[in-house]
Amino acid sequence: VHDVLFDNLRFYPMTAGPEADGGAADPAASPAAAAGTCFAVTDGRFSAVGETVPASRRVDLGGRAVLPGFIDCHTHLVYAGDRRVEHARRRAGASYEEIAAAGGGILSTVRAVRAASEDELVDESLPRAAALLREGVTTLEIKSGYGLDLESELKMLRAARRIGELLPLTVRTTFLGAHTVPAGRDRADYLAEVVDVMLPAVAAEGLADAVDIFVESIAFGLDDLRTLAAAASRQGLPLRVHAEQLSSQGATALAAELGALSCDHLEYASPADVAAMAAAGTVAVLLPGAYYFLREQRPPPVAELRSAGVPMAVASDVNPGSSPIVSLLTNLHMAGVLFGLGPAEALAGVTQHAAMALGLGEDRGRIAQGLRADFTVWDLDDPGVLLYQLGGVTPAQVYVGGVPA
Ligand code: DI6
Ligand code: FE
Repeated sequence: VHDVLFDNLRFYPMTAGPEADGGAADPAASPAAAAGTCFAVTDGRFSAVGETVPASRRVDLGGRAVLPGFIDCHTHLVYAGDRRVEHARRRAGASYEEIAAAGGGILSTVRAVRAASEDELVDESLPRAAALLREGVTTLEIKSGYGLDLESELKMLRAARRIGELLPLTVRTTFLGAHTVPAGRDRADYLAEVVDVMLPAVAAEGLADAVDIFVESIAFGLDDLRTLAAAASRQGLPLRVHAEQLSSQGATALAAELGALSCDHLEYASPADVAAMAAAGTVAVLLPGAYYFLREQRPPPVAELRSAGVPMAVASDVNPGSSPIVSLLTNLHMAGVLFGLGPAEALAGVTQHAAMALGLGEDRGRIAQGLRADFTVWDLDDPGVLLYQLGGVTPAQVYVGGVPA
């Protein structure tokens, strides 16, 4: 006997991929509803999908639409302070790179994070996570990378883990010690510390689920990526890479060859980068919030990614410098308007493909037998509306592990 039968609903399993249409999904399509009108949950997982089964309890969802819980697979949500002044300077003409080169940018948030206690980081960051949960985000990735010394990186990761204990959502953490080079440090010397000291300590405390690096003219290079990838692999941690955000570096192709789970940003990705991702099965994580907020002019090569069959995820990149946009629904909308993703594609980007970017594709992100029963309930005829209307639509209910959040 199953625990709960959820009945009288329309559900969107998000199980179809580009492969279902021979590699060329119709960009205009909305997600397809399943034929059945119910599913059952037992011990927090979908235990029957689409068929009426005996259960201890029945919940009538009033004919509403059900989607898998959203997964925000790329955020820097734990931080202190803000960068309003820098933003105003950029509006007056300074570039993101110029501000970084002058000791602002990421380094100004590093100063604020180093000065904050773990409790203060949690206090400042928790409302951001709570806002995402209200939009239906049930799995949230959070990166470190504003500490850039051992104690401050550990503090950020502990704060991130605590958010996952304080809210009914799953937090997955990523060690981004290689976000940029701290003030006054030599790049190679700092990267050696990341690899030899910080990463082993982070791994020993079980504080990271993945490792990330920002490959860019203002941060790290291809050799650093190789070194970090080897170190991550020694710790048994998957690799993710900030690649081709502001310029073309070839980081995407290299990361794909090195077995990265995902390459993120990709505005400047080349055809060779796309081919390498397709060959390796790397997920492309698109971050339209950063593109919008920095007023970038070159969108990622979505048509090429689509026709190569590269799974595309969409995430918020929440951070104080390039995406102070605490809304996955807004990013979903921007993925449509600014990047040309269709409704089914963009919604797959915050569900099944986002799960793949976290290495959780067999655990969540779809409504299918055996997967975690994280789902959201909406008063919508067609979830594709979320690519059309911006604002004013939030889930009627959010369930985590089959229980109301
Ligand atoms: N790319 C980004 O857009 C964020 N990090 C990164 O590597 C920005 C981080 C910041 O400006 O604070
Ligand atoms: Fe980022």
